[in-house]
Amino acid sequence: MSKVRYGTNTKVCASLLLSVIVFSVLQVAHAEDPTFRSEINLSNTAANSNNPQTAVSGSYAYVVWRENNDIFFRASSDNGVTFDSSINLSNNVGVSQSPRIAASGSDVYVIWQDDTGGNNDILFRASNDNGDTFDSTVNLSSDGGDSGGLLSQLEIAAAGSNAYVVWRNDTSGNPDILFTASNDNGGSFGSVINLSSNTGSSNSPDIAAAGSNAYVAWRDNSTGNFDILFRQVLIAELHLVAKLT
Ligand SMILES: [Ca+2]
Ligand SMILES: [Ca+2]
Ligand SMILES: [Ca+2]
Ligand SMILES: [Ca+2]
Repeated sequence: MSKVRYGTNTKVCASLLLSVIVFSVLQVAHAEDPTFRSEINLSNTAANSNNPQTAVSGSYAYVVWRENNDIFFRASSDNGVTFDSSINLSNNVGVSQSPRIAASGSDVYVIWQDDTGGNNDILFRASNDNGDTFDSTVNLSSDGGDSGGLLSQLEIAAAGSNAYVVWRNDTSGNPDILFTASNDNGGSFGSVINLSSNTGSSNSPDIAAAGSNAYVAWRDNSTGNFDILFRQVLIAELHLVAKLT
């Protein structure tokens, strides 16, 4: 057995290397230390405020929540330091719940589940001026089915001038994933498309979008057990299938 001997130069090099590593780790840790501003109460009312959701675009930050049976919205134009007054986006007699929000450029989109029409529907409102004002409410799921359902399964995504919405719906007799999209900043929507036209239980949809693509995944037991099914939505296909105006 030969004994390994380290020279002075080797030891000095090893010490220097160790110092560099320790210094680098400390620098990284320091760089990643977050800074938090003081909390802000966005819903300083006597009523219970629930289900907050957030979105961001540039220096704008947006928050929506449910309070009593309506959907409230507030916007910040200075990176969340201060917020404009709250806006009641639903302001109707029915139960408005489970808001979702997405933003792209100066566009802000909010959807929620609402039973004002006699059954659960998916309602939508768009702002094209960073949340200062909102267009009229649009019912995206105007059918007799339970849209969203007991667990409020609805999601929205935005990219460029496109807005994409998915939700669980039982109009076909079993739970399916319905989809609709706007390519004009929420001004109009194409046909509602059933992405999961099968006899299984299709539920829990989620959606993400980037560029001209959107991606939808959901839970589906049409194969005999629950699987995760996925569909890509191409904007070219969207024009063709959804007959967008
Ligand atoms: Ca409150
Ligand atoms: Ca309401
Ligand atoms: Ca409905
Ligand atoms: Ca199904």
